[in-house]
Parts: sequence; structure tokens; C-alpha cells
Amino acid sequence: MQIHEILALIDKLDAKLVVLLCHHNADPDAIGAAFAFSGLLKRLRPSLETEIAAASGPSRLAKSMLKSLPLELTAQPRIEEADLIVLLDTNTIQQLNELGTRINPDHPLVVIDHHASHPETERLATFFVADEEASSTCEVVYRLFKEAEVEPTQEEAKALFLGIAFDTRHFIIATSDTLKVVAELTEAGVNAQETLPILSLPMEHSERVARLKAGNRVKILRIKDWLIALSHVSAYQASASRGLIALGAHMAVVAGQKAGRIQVSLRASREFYTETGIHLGRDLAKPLGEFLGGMGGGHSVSAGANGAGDLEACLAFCAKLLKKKLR
Ligand SMILES: [Mn+2]
Repeated sequence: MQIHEILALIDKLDAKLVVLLCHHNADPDAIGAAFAFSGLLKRLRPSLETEIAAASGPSRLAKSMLKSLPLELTAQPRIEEADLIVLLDTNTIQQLNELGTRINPDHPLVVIDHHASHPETERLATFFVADEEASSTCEVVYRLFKEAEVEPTQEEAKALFLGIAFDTRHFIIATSDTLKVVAELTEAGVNAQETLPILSLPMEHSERVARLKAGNRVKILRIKDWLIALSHVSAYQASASRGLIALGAHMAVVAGQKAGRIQVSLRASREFYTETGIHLGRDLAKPLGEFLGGMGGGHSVSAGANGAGDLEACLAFCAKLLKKKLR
């Protein structure tokens, strides 16, 4: 039982302060998982103090979600003083930006995640709770509640519900197991109809412009019957690549350069993954991250990489890799 192993670690360390960290631009899944897991820990070990922080602040949607939860993020987490650090929804330390540089290699570290695990993170982690089959980190955290036989509070259930809704694109890619969890969360007091609109903010003007620019600059690569869209835009790469999939591409790569750093978002349709077996995180983002001298990873149909280098060379690298894999 994983929750018992985490508790055993907390007891062994005689931990007083646990710092929970979410990846940069933390999304509703990361924030929801951190909020609920912190609540679970405090229920099981009432004297524990916890802090929750998101590297460089939360995303716009996560901010909107925070307004409906009794949670304040800590701007200056006491990482060095923490007896235990918990990483949520975060697959590499690099995704923590400057917060990651403050974690020393022998700091007790628990990782709770649903991404394909990164070997470097596995090495750093004292204990790893990872399930790549889970829809979201929130689903993984809900299973820890079940293991502990603790009912989430109405607010924790709401946070978990929002994280799952976000990561499954409003349940479009939810599995039967995920839907069972969602049903249990509604039993714990979540009103689905009132809660879901928290995740539907109107798109910002700059995001609309970025998506349209990415569409305008797109280069279409046709390999067999697959249509791959390659583009670049200096912001909102993830949104732009989702936009290109919605337009009809089977797979999209959108790169962007800002202050000498390159950020790349990769998205694919489910059909592309099931028929080609190409896992974007493992087969494309990871080697791309290495190519850029940075880091890459993610899921089967959604992944990202970052580093430094030349934008054109980066897109050419992706095209070459895809041609090799598809032919
Ligand atoms: Mn997630």
C-alpha cells in the first residue's frame, strides 16, 4: 500500500514540514492533486505542516480554480527546511524552474505522477507513486485516499474532480476506471454542473492571435496518409498545437523561441498513437529535449520539450525523426 509507505517515510523522518511542489505554469491537475494530497496527509498526521507552491505561479485556469478552493499557494516555499518534498504531476526537476535548483540530491523526495517516468527523477526520488495508465495525478491521489480509507472533503473532491476533468479534456479521454472515480467524487459532494464551468474561461486575445499565427505559418508534412503540422509561434505553443489538431492534423509540433530558449509542444490525435504506436513523450519529446540540450517528456498524445538552439533546426529534427519512425 503506497500511502502506508509514504506515512512510514514521514514517521521515519519525524517530518514536521512537507513542501508540495507543482510544475511551472501549474495546471488544475497539479494544483488539485497538491491540495487534496496535502489534506490527506494532514488528516493522517495532524501535526504536519504543509506548504504548496507552483514554480513561476499557476496557469490562468488554475488561478480561476484557486478562487473556488480554500487554498493559498506559498510564494516562497521553505524547500531547504522541508523534511520531505512531494512533487506532483511533475516529471522532471527541470519543470520546477528555479525551485528545482534548490532541491539537493539527498533531500527526501516523494513523486506522485501519471507521466512516463524519467530515469533521472526515478533516481532522485525516495519513493515513487506513478501510474501511466491513470488519467491524471488527481486520479492517482484519489486512489491514495481509498488506500487510506479516508473520504475526501467536499472541497478536496471538487479539486480532484477539476483536475481529472482538465486532464481528460472534460472526460473525452476518460477511461471507465476514471469515470468510476468521477462518480465517487460526485457522491462525495461535487456538483458536476456547477463545478465544470470553472474550467471554461474565454480565450485571451493574445492566445487567439498565437493560434491563428501558428495556423498561418504551418508546414504540412505528409507521410503515408498521416498529416503532420509543423509551426512556430513565440507564445501559447500548447494551445496552438491543440488548435492544429482541431483543424485536422493527425499530429502537430509547435515550437517557439523566447529569450534564447526554445519551447516545443507536441500533440497527436488518439488515432495517430494507436495506429503508429508513436508515443510523443518517449519517442519524440525525449530525444528532442536531448537534441536541444534540455529536457523533454510527456504522454502518448501530448508532450513537450525545451532547451536552446535554432528554431528551424528543431522543427527539421522533428520532421526527420517522424519520417524515420513512420517509414
Ligand atoms: Mn496531469
